[in-house]
Amino acid sequence: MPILVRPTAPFADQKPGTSGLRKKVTVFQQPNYLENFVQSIFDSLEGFGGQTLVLGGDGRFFNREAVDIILRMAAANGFGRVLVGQRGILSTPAASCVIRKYRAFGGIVLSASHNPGGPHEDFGIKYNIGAGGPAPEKVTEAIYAQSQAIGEYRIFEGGAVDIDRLGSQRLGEMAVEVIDPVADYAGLMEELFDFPAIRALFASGFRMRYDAMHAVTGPYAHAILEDRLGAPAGTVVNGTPLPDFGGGHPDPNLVHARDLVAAMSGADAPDLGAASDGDGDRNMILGRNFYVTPSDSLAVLAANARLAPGYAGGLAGIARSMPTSQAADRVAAALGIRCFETPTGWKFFGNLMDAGLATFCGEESFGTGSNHVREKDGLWAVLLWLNLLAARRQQVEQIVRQHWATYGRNYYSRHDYEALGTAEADGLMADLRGSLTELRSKRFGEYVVRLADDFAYTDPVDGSVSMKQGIRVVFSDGSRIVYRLSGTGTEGATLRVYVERFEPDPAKHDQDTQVALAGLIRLADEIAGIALRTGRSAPTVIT
Ligand code: G16
Repeated sequence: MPILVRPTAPFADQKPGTSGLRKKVTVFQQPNYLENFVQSIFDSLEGFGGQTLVLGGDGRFFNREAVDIILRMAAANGFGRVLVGQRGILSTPAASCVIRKYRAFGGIVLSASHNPGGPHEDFGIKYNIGAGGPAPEKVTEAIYAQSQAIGEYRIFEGGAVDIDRLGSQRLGEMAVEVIDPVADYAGLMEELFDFPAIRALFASGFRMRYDAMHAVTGPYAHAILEDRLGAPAGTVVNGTPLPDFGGGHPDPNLVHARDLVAAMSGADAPDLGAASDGDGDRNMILGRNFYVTPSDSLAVLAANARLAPGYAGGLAGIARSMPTSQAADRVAAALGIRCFETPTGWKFFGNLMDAGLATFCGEESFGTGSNHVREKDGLWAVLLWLNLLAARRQQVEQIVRQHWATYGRNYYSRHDYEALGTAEADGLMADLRGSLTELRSKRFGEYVVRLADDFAYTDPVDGSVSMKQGIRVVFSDGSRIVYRLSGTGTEGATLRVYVERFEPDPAKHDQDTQVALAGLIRLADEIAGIALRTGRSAPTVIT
């Protein structure tokens, strides 16, 4: 068969970040750029000859071209079969579901997640392992090492696949199955949740607004919420995936999902508002005039998990990323189960789930999920909320307030300083690191530092160690400030500052979050010298 071996040379900038390789589309469009990275993935793997690869993406600009190249490279490298989502579409959680269901060797997911799309915006690619989750660090490091030594790549040049047509085709000796991107995932959701109860909830007049932000979850949300669960047509808005997400920023937070936030305010707002991101793994949950932080969402879902049939037996454990608030820890303690604290990045949850140590996982970055797949899962979180609303028949706000009354409230906020100079941001972090010893036991007014360190994680399953995962300053009352640099941006550097304070007294649960945290926010600036060093008087995004 016509397999070409083409000479190439390394690109220095192919080191994967928090979740795969993310760059501007124009970077990916350079001759050999995508090919090099894909060949590096294949070269870092062993034993995939004749095996199945899953392939799909969030439909952003360059998705189709990339799918075509990867199909031809998979054929030339000896995969036996590729399962590709129709039109090249698979949400990240659906890709994970398909990898697991069909026992694929692994999968390639094309997405830059919540980053904007379009000819001058972002594209991304990541490899998922056979368990369905993002490749662990040792794999991404091996891919990077390959990318720095690459001299040639293999590509099949004899025919093409019509990815719009469902069913079996061939590319040389490799089978290609174009699959319905929604069916397997929707089937899994139906196994986990009480669909009849949710149907009854919608039938009772419950109203919801689901904003798919012109990203990948549109078809999934239409099929599950409207077709299977009977939500009225129009519940799902912006449900057609577009290559540039309609010019928007498909990031479900208070800033970028402002239309949804506006629709959820007022006395006549729907009962539940939800949004998801570019590739469908993030979610935001809103009640009427009420925002649920991702950290609180994880805690509430964990506390109510038994209401869903898929979790009626209870949870084995909970895991959260280090910067995520400690609200979930309180639920775990009450349930008598373990709570794990991992570095930022869903890949760190995989081992815990595989080993049966954690059932629910969550991150402050609008990610929640369970061991049903090995990715965070936006629609899953929405369906679990629907399940618990159907069982409890209360408003979102009531449920969260009762949760705080039971467990106490972890006031929590993240302040992002975007598009800083890389040297400036690195310098700030280096100086913070240098000041850790001096910070220990220091007093700032009412706050006495109890711990100041650079978070390091030893995986309890395989013993692997990840260093420098964020600077923590913990005070004697349990309040925390965490500093880290984002690993998902494509321009300059983003400093993230996470601030948290625990309030046990229900009489004090009504404060505005930024007011409740004002003292710590000032301290965060004082300790790191943010305004002084960056000239920024305020963060770019507050969540
Ligand atoms: C990715 C990872 C998440 C991580 C998030 C934020 O999310 O999958 O696990 O929490 O990035 O990372 P950072 O703070 O480094 O920007 P996504 O939705 O972009 O894939």
